[in-house]
Amino acid sequence: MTFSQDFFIGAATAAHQVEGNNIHSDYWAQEHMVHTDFLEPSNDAVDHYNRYAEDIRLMADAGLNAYRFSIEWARIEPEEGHFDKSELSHYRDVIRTCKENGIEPIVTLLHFSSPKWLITKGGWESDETPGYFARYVRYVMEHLGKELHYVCTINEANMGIQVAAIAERYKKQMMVKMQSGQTDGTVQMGLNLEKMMANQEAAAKERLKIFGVAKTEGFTSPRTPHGDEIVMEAHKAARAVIRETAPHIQVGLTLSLHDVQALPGGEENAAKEWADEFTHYLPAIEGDDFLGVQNYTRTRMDASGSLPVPEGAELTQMEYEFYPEALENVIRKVAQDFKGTLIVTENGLATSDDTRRCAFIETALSGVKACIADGIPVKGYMYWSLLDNFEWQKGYSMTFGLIAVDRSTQKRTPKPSLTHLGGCCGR
Ligand code: GCO
Repeated sequence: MTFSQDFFIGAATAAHQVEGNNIHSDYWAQEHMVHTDFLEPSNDAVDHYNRYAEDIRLMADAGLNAYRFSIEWARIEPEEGHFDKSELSHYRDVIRTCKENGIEPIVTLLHFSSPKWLITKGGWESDETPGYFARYVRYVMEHLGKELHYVCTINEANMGIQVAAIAERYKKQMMVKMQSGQTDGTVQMGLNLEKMMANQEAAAKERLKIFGVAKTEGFTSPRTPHGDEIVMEAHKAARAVIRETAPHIQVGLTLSLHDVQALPGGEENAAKEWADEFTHYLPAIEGDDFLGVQNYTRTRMDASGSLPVPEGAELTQMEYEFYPEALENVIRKVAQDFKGTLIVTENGLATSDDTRRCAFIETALSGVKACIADGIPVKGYMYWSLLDNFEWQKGYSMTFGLIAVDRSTQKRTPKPSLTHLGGCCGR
């Protein structure tokens, strides 16, 4: 199955997950805490910072024509107000390497990691943050804007609210377990409540030492409604700067979107879930040129709330249901309310069986093709991810990549799915 020549078929990464040694970021500091929540630190990651030219060539050789990657704020502005020109030239070279290989660079300006100093200043719950973000965006756009056509200001702007909702659900479940007399502090989610509580206190003391604040408000911390507004203000401030400094650029943000399906009795819960993760953001994105759609699976809801995956369903390494049909469903729902261009900025799965990755891509892309045939303006599909990489708190245990990496040598081994995806690119 192929698409028209001007349709982007590519892959996505995020700086912190692939580059390595993001030492001025909040994530790096948290990964190296004694009381860390991370399985392992990112350290060298997959050395994309030094090997990006090889990785871009592998994409081009396979037939891909676009690459979504992020510019790391903590590298560009490691200290508040100090901008590092050598990092700017690094990203200029990544962009130029893309174009020399016939690959359209699609740049994300914030992909979960923030400069450590921002967190010390209150992070994503501080009213100052949109101003700091706009200043960073201005610096990048003034130097690199003329080289770019597509910019995502913020990756998964709704993630903080989603994390807050999950945290709330877990807390309630733990309280129920505790009240039901389970005094050993261990609950069904495999968490040891007492250890976690003890860890929380010790971790707060450690954060105070490292960040100067006991409660760090990183981009993926549970977000308050005010913090959610701050994220939207940051997006709008960044969009205004891009419109002023590089008006030729198509600008948008990306959202983490589930294919929310209502079972009988779950209609109200499903409508609320969709409103919280999507409709709520429409006022902030109505001035955008495109919306980045990021989808991995479906969520089924009944009157009690979200349901576990169906009994016997095929699961991915992330324990998501293998359900590539979700992408078409999400695109169609989004298109009912957002009339601009859509770019699938993330879709994929973590699996050790690459034949399942090919099958997933085939089904997801046939859904995208059906949406386009019905007149929905989808501009591209970025598979997550180009490389097996650092999956945040789960470390390197999840393999999403089209390219495997032996991290003891950093040797790349393209999987059959890389050329399978490239083969879908229009000629
Ligand atoms: C996200 C992030 C990526 C993840 C990917 C797989 O959506 O959480 O954009 O950084 O690695 O989604 O979970």
